[in-house]
Amino acid sequence: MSQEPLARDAQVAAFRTAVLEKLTYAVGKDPEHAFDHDWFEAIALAARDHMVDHWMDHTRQIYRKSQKRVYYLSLEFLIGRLLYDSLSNLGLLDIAREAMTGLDVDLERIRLLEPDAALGNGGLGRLAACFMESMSTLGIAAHGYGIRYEHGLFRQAVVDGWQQEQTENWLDFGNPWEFERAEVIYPISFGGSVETRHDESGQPRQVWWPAETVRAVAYDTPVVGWRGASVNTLRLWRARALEELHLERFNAGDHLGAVAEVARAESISRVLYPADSTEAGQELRLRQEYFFVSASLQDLLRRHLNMNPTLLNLHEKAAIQLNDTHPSIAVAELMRLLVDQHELPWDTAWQLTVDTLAYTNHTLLPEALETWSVGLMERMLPRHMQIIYLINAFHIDALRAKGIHDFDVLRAVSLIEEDNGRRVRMGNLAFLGSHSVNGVSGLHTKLMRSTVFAELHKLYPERINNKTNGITFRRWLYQANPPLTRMLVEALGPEVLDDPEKHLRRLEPFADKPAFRKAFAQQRLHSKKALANLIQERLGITVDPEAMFDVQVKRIHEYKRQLLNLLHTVALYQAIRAEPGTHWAPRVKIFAGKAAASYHQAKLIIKLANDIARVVNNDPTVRGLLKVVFLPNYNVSLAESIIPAADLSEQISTAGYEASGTSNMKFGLHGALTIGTLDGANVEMCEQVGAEHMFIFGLTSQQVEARKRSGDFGASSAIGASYRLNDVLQAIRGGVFSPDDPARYVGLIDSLVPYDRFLVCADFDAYWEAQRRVEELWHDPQQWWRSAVLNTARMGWFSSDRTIREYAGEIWNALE
Ligand code: 26V
Repeated sequence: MSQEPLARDAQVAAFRTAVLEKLTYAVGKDPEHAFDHDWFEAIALAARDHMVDHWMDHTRQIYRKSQKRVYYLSLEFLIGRLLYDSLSNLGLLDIAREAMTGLDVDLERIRLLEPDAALGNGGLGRLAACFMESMSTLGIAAHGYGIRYEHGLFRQAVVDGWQQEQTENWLDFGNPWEFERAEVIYPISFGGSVETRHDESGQPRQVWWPAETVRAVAYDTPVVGWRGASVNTLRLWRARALEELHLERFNAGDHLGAVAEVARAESISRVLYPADSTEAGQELRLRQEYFFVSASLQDLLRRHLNMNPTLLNLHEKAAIQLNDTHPSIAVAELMRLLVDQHELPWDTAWQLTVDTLAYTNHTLLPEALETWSVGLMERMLPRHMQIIYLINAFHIDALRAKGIHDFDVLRAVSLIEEDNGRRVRMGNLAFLGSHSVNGVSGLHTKLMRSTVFAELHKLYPERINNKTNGITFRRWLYQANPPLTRMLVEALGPEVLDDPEKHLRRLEPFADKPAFRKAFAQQRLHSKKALANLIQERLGITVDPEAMFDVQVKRIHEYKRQLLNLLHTVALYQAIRAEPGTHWAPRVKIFAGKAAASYHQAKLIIKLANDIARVVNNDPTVRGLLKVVFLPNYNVSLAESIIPAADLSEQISTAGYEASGTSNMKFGLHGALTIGTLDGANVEMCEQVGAEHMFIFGLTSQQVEARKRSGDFGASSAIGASYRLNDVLQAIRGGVFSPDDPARYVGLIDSLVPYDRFLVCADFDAYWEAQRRVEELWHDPQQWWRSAVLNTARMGWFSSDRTIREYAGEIWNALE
């Protein structure tokens, strides 16, 4: 008998013992009386112990080697569940499953109890979570820094077709993955005034006398890489008052006043801002940004000084990546800490700041670019405002010294926007304070150079660079789709799991094997059946798993054009009704996504999806040919169920608006075919996969740009030229889908004619044609599944390991 099974049995037994111990001594329950949630906690704690061993080893190693550290500053980490992620990366998933079966506990059932850690809005937050996992996998010494929001992104309920926001309470049952570090505390100050003093040598020194100070308390979550490669730390800050209770006030009888200060302090980490496309502009948001940036910088400087006698080599030992402009106050805060607290000369501090910081831009949408009013800045962060003015003055002086006097140029590159009330441009601040400024796909980076940062780019032509996004295959393939993963391992060997970038390509020849294609289609059907069950359970809608699952899941935004997809849905509905005998490909249109609470147009689009769904799903003429489903409360866990079940992936943003997209890569990895515009990373997908295995349509970003310049978005001519589009718009406008309120969509439709900013009408016919190509291929299953397999085979480049290797090599200088 071989050793292997024995060793494995021993592991299973050991894990079972560990879980029972946790259940007894940490949870305080005996197995007879344990609820499922108690088991969840016990299993998570047992898994965490395994991480802790690796964690400490890894941390010691980094110290010993004095390895360069990467600090990833992000207001969002959209993590999702961690149980399978941790077990799977530790190689313990099967062991745990077996161990629990022995205790009559079904691990899969327990998995579903874990709430999603939804500390992010969408793509930007999920990218941060994928990056953390990849950095651990690659052995990069990384620390994620963010906020431990008590409430993550709201839960979306759909009531009578309308979105309602409900409070999210992920911490209600505690969080077994985190360690509170009650001893890791930093003071964070706000407001007050600045006084100029002179030190012994007569040098002027600025002293900030703040009006208010709160505490930042650290909570650490270990992040384990694939096969336990290394374990990094995600450190999230919680805001606490300096004093829990103002005793003097309390004793004087002012009971409310005594706790008001506590409430004000703690509100900083109370809730995630749920908008991802319009600038919040609110004081609390700026407090959040400064709070976590200051705590993180104080923490990393202290760590640096523990290891080094000086801060002068900071840039050699630390790289700080700013995830969008949200942490960009770091430029001023680092300067303040270096100059005011550590007493470095301004020029030295500036050089260190620029050499240490790097900035990633994630959107070009003008309404999402952060600016803060000078007045608010002066009130909340008076010393920082002074520093920003100084940076701006040196910057403008340097340009003048270079002979640049053009008023338009100087206005464009200034840190202060003058024409819209005086405001600080955080994008320009991040740009100037960083040695690297990157976009997240080739097209996006190109547009950064030619639009928002055009003038700054001319002055600093080396600074802007591209790092096309990626996704972690561990979560998005291995955990989300075990049957497909097993097929890949059978076909390519287990090495595919360790290096899919290299090995996945070897799947190409399998695309020509009918037996493999059949098995590929089978595993898809398996996922579709599971999703059909979920749809049945949650919505009471029956869908046929054999029908084409046509899926668009993402935040609801006009530029993402869910409306275009809905217009196609109605066009298809009308065409089927007109000719029910035609050979239609049965389809299920699946939508999911949250709208920002204040984004009325996006909420109306959700209502429209639900209105169309009700009418279509109850119309016997299209039965069996078309169903429409809006799944509420899209989140990471729901994505893990939906994506493996998709046949068609909708990536149809107006060209030039989607910085990258990352769900496009997730769908492609599972072998869904993409219908999409030449936008964001769809462009790179096209290069990798081949345009003949995608359905590309629509105006290019250049054509979009030209229309924007001309001021004519061409809706009326598009409607005039397309009876189909006209019929669709008339039906929606006339109340066919809203008989209870026939005027509901009049405004929505009428606004398109003068101002179809996202070119829904202009692209409609091209989209309809592309959808006909989809149907045609669907009717040729051999070719459909050949393309599907090739999509999976050619998606290796989109691993976030590749992305992180590029950051580490080209921005951070952190490759061993
Ligand atoms: C902006 C704001 C404005 C203030 C209120 C809170 C808030 C939160 C987020 C944002 C910026 C969102 C930018 C964003 O999520 N961009 C997405 O980033 C993905 C990762 O790079 C990329 O794949 C998506 O295309 C891009 O839209």
